[in-house]
Amino acid sequence: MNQRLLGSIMVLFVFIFGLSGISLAGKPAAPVPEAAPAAKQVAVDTNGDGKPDRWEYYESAELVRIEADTNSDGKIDELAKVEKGKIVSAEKDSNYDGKIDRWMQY
Ligand SMILES: [Ca+2]
Ligand SMILES: [Ca+2]
Repeated sequence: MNQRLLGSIMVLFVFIFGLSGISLAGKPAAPVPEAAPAAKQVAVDTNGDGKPDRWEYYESAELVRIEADTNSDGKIDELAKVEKGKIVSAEKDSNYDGKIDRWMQY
């Protein structure tokens, strides 16, 4: 038996052994389906008047967005985008006319 043939047999043996190993192990367990990361909204009453004036939006338990009503007129006048725990940009309606008039990048 020459070396080359021996090598081929060894490869074949390992191949068959490998296959039987797979069949013995059965099908790999199906990955547990993760629940779709539901966006979550949290309303916060920052001034204690009983009405929420700040809304925090979470995706996969990570804060991604903050909206705030800073003059308690029921309209959002501040928006902030959050990435990795840091505010990256913000928009503000500083004269409360319902139009964003200030943009900030951080
Ligand atoms: Ca409030
Ligand atoms: Ca407002």
